[in-house]
Amino acid sequence: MDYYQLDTKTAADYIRSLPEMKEIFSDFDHLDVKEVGDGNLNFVFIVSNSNNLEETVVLKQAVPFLRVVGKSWPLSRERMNSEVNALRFQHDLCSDLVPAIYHSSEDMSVVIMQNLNKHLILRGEIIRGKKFPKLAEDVSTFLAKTLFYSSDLYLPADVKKQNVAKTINVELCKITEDFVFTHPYEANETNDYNPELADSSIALIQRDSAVRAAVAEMKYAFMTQAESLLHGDLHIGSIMANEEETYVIDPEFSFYGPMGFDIGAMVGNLLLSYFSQEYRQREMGNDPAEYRTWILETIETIWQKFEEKFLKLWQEHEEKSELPFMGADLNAESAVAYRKKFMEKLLSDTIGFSACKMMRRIVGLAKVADIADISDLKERAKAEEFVLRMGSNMVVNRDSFKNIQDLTALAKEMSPVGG
Ligand code: SR1
Ligand code: MG
Repeated sequence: MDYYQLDTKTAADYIRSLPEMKEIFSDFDHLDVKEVGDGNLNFVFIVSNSNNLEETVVLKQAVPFLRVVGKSWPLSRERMNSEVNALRFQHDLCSDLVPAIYHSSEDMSVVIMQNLNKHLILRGEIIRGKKFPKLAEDVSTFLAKTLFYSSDLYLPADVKKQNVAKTINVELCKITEDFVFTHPYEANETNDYNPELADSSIALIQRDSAVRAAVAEMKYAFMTQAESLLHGDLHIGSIMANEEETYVIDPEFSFYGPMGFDIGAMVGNLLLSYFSQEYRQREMGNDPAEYRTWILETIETIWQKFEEKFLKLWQEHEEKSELPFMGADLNAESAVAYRKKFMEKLLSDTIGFSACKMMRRIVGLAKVADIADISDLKERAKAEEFVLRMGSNMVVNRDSFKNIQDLTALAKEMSPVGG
């Protein structure tokens, strides 16, 4: 089939043409189609049977350009292959945390999947100050399983290397290399920031050689450390949730990269929310301390549960394996020593990547609504300055955080939960 860009009419016709859609829709005569995509890259349609709203799917299509900019920024549709591959891998491991795929087409750069119509995008809900009791449990499970089962700690070396080759995602990695690790730290024309943000705050990330060097180290790690099949863009807009369930969506940036990049994306986005909520909670008439404390506790729990689950998967695998990664453990202490070192390095990477993901959202092109939608620009600048101070400190000193509480303590020191 030749590619064409779907619209609300042709999306319904496309659904009708697929035999597998008969499993979902009892009839095709009352299909209602809405375009709901609000991301930077793709088009997303919700297709429902208006006679039975339980019969519903999400259809996502990649277009040959960056949606947020338009046709002047060409971007190949191959990103949909990365997304479909990652969704299948993640769903196989975490079927209750990743939507089910009903159909995919490489020709049309389309995926049709489970409509999460009882869930909302986490970022919007966090902005509104809603708490999610299962978030840390679910996100830590997703991270532990996807990062462990795609790594050299689990896969035979030849299989892992073939996976690295198969999942290469040059164009979307380049977006991350530019917009997370390069442009925000130079005087780049794509940068965009609050006019109330002081030059001295921007200089913290653009003119401090320790920060520039540390960010360059993180960029190099991102480009060279092919550890696991990452989600690649695991911010809180890539999660849909309600109080009982959590789903991870949108892995089009997936590729083999450093584990800490995915964990850091979650931690960094929650810290961005933490700094925004001092103002947002006051605006809602609440004492900010309670919600901000919940955010920091969630960060701590995600890391602690991730570490516990990842180490358990690793240890159980090695107990069964005839070929442990480091070879036989002759004094019965070497494996423990290696795991400890591994987790220390991973915490450092997590904090370094988290910092880059935070700083880019203040100075770079793509923002987060938590902060960018604060309409009082002076209040917005206060939150932004906290982010730049925290981020620059984190990336430079990432090796000195001994545990996750050291990180949340720094956030509290910068901007105390009591206001
Ligand atoms: C230019 S695209 C900007 C951002 O959108 C995606 O969500 C990724 O975070 C990317 O960096
Ligand atoms: Mg996305």
